[in-house]
Amino acid sequence: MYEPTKKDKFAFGLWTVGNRGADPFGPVVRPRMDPPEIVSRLGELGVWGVSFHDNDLVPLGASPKERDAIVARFRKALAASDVTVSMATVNLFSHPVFRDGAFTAPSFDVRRYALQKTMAAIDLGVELGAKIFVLWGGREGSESDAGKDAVEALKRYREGLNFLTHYVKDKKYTLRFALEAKPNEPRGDIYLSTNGSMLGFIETLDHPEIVGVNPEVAHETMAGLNFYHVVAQSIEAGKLFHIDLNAQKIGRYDQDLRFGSEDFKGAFYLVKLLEESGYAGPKHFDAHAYRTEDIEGVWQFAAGCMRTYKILQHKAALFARDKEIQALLKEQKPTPPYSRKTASAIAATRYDIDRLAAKGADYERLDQLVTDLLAGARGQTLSAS
Ligand code: GLT
Ligand code: MN
Ligand code: MN
Repeated sequence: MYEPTKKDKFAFGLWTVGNRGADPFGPVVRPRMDPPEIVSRLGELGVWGVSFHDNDLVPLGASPKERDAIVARFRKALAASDVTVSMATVNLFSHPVFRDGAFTAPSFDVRRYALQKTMAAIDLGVELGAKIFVLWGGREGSESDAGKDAVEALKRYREGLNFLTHYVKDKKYTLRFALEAKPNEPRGDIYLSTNGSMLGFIETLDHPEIVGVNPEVAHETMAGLNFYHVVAQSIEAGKLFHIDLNAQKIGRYDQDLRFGSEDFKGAFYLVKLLEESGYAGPKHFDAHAYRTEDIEGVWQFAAGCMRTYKILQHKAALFARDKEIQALLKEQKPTPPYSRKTASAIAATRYDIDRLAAKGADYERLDQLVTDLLAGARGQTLSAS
């Protein structure tokens, strides 16, 4: 019942299950896995898609011949396992050349190199069938604002993104971009630090119609925000092109934990929202196994992300059919559109505000019913209510 199917569109990045457990205080603890090997294990688990940074697949500095051989092997593995490339992205953060940013770097040459690397990564992604290209500006930020004018940095950020959307249009690719925000780490502060900032920025671009967002649970939670609200705004704006699912304790470094392993209720409202909104994009897990785990633990982690999603999907269906819960939900009439007549009618009405204020919302009862539902203390089959 909780088995993943291709229809679920679950996806993992090569760097997620391929994460080797290094952290700032200690080295890698797990062996490297080859991308074709990862694809084959993902296929066995029922995963639909795989994503990658350019250099997760093709090492930096590979010759064109080596690149093509790697791509051919990878393509074979995808076909053999019936796994799709769900998204591609570019690594603009590992090499020291990007230590003061890529598109916002003060150096003209670094910015041009970032464009060169991104255009090649776009070509690679498109060649392998990607329809979404994520841009996460991990190094676009500062520790000290003495050195860089943030207004100028944003202008350069826009110039870079505009250049890339023009490139995609010129090449006649049907690729769309998804911008991913994060408040800090690896920079002290990252520009466009939240998904909301990204949504505002997108509207200032030359081609906003092909640019959306890729919000991540961990990143918005680091900023102390309600991820369900973040995703709701993205959906309402027609901008949820992609999503990075994981879990995070508030006030910590970017933990990228197994989906649903923290804030279970938050994860429930998120799944319910994704399912009921008709979101049709990839459900991408950008998370990794604990450093305590060996390779077997990694596959337990991956299966766990999907299993929890499926459990919560089932809980959302139970919520929709639960008579007691549904009876507590209030009808929400839309606010009338403005007309002089409606304005005068509203202005002339006497509202009994004491009566309106006196009535409680019943949210305590509702929230407890949801708690019971999630804890398994309430109707666990779809026919029960
Ligand atoms: C990096 C980051 C993620 C981004 C990836 C895409 S790379 O692991 O922490 O949140 O989604 O560049
Ligand atoms: Mn991410
Ligand atoms: Mn993260």
